[in-house]
Amino acid sequence: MSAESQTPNQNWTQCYLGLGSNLANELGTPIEHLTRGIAKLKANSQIRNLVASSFYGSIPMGPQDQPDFVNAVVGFETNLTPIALLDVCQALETDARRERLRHWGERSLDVDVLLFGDQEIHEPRLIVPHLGITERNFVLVPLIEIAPNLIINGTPISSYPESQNLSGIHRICDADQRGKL
Ligand code: ROI
Repeated sequence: MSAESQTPNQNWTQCYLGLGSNLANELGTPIEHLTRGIAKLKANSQIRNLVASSFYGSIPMGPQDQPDFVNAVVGFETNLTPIALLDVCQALETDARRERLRHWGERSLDVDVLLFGDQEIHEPRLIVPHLGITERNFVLVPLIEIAPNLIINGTPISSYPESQNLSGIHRICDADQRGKL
């Protein structure tokens, strides 16, 4: 038996990340930023069984004089700690040459830790479940697609109205067709 298959299951925690982009740069379009970020997560040896949602176009929450976003979520198991996973997310943003232009403004890549098992985390760098997760349809609609039985803050995802609210968002493509765009 390989060392990997002997790893006790409790060392691996099911997590969900939200990804968003609405700014092209020299490295690519929003769809390419998300695709590349997901590929790097898949390639991380401390991440396994990654599932990605469809990509969705969504009108911006915040200033309206910015391009529509492309949003997706991914779910996977990880043996990283929550803060180490946050570091991985922030490295993906840096890799996409993210610049802080303005509050709630356009960005080449945003990667948020939405859920980390059933843990509640209140640290200066990281609050989990992510604040606002239950009020954002551009998070809950892709999330219910890959995790229809998820419990968030003690409540089934399907009970949150925003998980059923398709206003302002549309599915661009499913996970398999992304590479062909
Ligand atoms: N709006 C949409 N539609 N999608 C996002 O991912 C997103 N991310 C943000 C703000 C600027 C709040 N608005 C967003 O951080």
